[in-house]
Amino acid sequence: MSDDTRGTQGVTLLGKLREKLIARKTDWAKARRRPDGAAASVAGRLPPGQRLVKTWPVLDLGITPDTPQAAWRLKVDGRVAHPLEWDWPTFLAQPQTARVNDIHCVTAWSRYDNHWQGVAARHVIALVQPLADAKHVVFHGHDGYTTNVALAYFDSDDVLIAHGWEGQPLARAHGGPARIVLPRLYFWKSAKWVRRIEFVAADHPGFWETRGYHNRGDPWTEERYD
Ligand SMILES: Nc1nc2c(c(=O)[nH]1)N[C@H]1C(S)=C(S)[C@@H](COP(=O)(O)O)O[C@H]1N2
Ligand SMILES: [Mo]
Repeated sequence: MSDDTRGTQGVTLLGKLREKLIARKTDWAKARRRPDGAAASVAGRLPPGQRLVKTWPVLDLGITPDTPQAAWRLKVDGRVAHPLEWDWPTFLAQPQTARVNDIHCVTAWSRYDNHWQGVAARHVIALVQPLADAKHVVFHGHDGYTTNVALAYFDSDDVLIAHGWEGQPLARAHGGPARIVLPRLYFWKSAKWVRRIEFVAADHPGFWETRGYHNRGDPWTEERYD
């Protein structure tokens, strides 16, 4: 959403479009449909029902938060011994890591070999030290989006808080300044514009999980809609 569409009418129109989009995705989820054109099953690197794309589609709620690095903060809290809050320089002062992985979106596209730069989830976990009763993690985005994963999925070597993609700063449309990248689950679990990582004892289904998407979202067993 650009600034010049934020007039009263613009907000109403965009709000309606957004509601329509969400309603459509929710209906689709309820009908448990596999997206049109998706193959029934593909062996190997491509999970069942997925097709490979070369481009990188943008998918979100239609709000693109603008968080300048100077205003950026990441809070990690909840059921942890040492909650933390980083500003941008502190985030960049953490050990930096690179990962290469595949994206699998529930809308049936997959994209191979994405090169990410950022901070490993396991570095964050080592710092905050989850309490014994922390079993789930909720990611919160600046757009109000939330999504939940079992702690075991976040506590994985391939998960990171990414600020770079293919050697460039992560584009705002794709969640810049920083997003979660959690490649073992469908990409809706990888929160864009992440502002808070909350450790919780009881599971707390997020935006799509309360609108018919599967609570876990494993692409290999096609946990699309519940
Ligand atoms: N904050 C936030 N994160 C989000 C979303 C969103 O709407 N808001 N959409 C999710 C969905 S449904 C998908 S498929 C991916 C899309 O990421 P991309 O736009 O970088 O491809 O982001 C996920 N993370
Ligand atoms: Mo998605």
